[in-house]
Amino acid sequence: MHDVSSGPAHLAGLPRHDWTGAQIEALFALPFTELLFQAAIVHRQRFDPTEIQLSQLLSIKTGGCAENCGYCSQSAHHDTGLAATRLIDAATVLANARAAREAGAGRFCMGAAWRDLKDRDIPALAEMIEGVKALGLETCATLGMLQPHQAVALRDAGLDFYNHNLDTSEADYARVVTTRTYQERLDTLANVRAAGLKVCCGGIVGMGETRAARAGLLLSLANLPEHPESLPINALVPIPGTPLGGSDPIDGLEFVRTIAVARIVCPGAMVRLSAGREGMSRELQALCFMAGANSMFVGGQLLTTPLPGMDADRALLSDLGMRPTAAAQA
Ligand code: SAM
Ligand code: DTB
Ligand code: SF4
Repeated sequence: MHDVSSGPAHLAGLPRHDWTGAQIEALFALPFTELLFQAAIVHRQRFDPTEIQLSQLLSIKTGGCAENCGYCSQSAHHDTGLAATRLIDAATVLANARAAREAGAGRFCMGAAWRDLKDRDIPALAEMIEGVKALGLETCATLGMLQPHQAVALRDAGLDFYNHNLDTSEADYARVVTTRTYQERLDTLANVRAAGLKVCCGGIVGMGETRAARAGLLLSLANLPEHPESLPINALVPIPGTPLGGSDPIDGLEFVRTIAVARIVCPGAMVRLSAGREGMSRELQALCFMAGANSMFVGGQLLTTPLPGMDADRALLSDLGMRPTAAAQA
């Protein structure tokens, strides 16, 4: 029999910020069933494992981005055939947010293909954020790097979460993007925290990285001064024309391991099954929920790539006996 009381200390589910790379790699190396069991124990200490938080994304400014992220359809450095747009208007954003709420989403996330936010765009963004918030949805934005006063302005408009991913480990970073540094990502995360916003921060797997790089990403997240409230794990959606578009897909079991280790090292985070879900079987997604994922993106698409769609997702959750986390009321 498995005696939880005499198990490893992390089964207590207390947040730690002093993980070592070796400890995180040791979690990855556990027998699969043991790792999932441990993650499930940690998951149940703070969350109802039958509940799942549903977020919906909208690209409010697509393409033409100055960064050279090797995975991204929206970088101006890669020829992906994607047409660039300007910032869309608040009325269109609110129509999309209303539809997302009707379909059952509890959080609405607005994404812009920007390297960094320009002050001139803040009034338009504030109108969107105020409007989405007034619908009773949680608000999230991902707009590139932020300066401290910009994070405060977004918070004052009613922003709940800011998404800014570390993407991979510090050592692996320059293989993925060279137009910004890991430290610049950490600086924006600190600015977001200092403004009192909740942090959504995770990464991507399936970019041809090693297991040590996956562990290194989770090490960086776990050892942040405060854990992210929201921790998206994306499986690379390979985009033709991008430097990483030819990467070998991540093995499904290794993806589930990554979710389980994220759950253990950031026990209070909502771990989000993010990009790449369209290519996953229902059984693989169920294993991710078993491993501690308790959030996912819903709707027809992410920013520029497809999702399974609400009908398939409703059927999956119903067949698994899971239900969406109750959305805030307007
Ligand atoms: N420009 C902003 C930024 O980079 O922070 C916000 C938008 S960006 C598209 C948000 C995140 O989406 C990236 O940090 C990356 O983790 C993820 N992402 C982008 N393209 C992806 C792809 N092809 N597959 C998986 N995840 C991807
Ligand atoms: C995150 O970690 N994943 C989302 C959200 N944060 C902004 C974005 C995924 C984008 C996938 C590729 C695309 O649709 O363009
Ligand atoms: Fe720009 Fe964000 Fe895409 Fe990087 S991930 S190219 S910053 S939109």
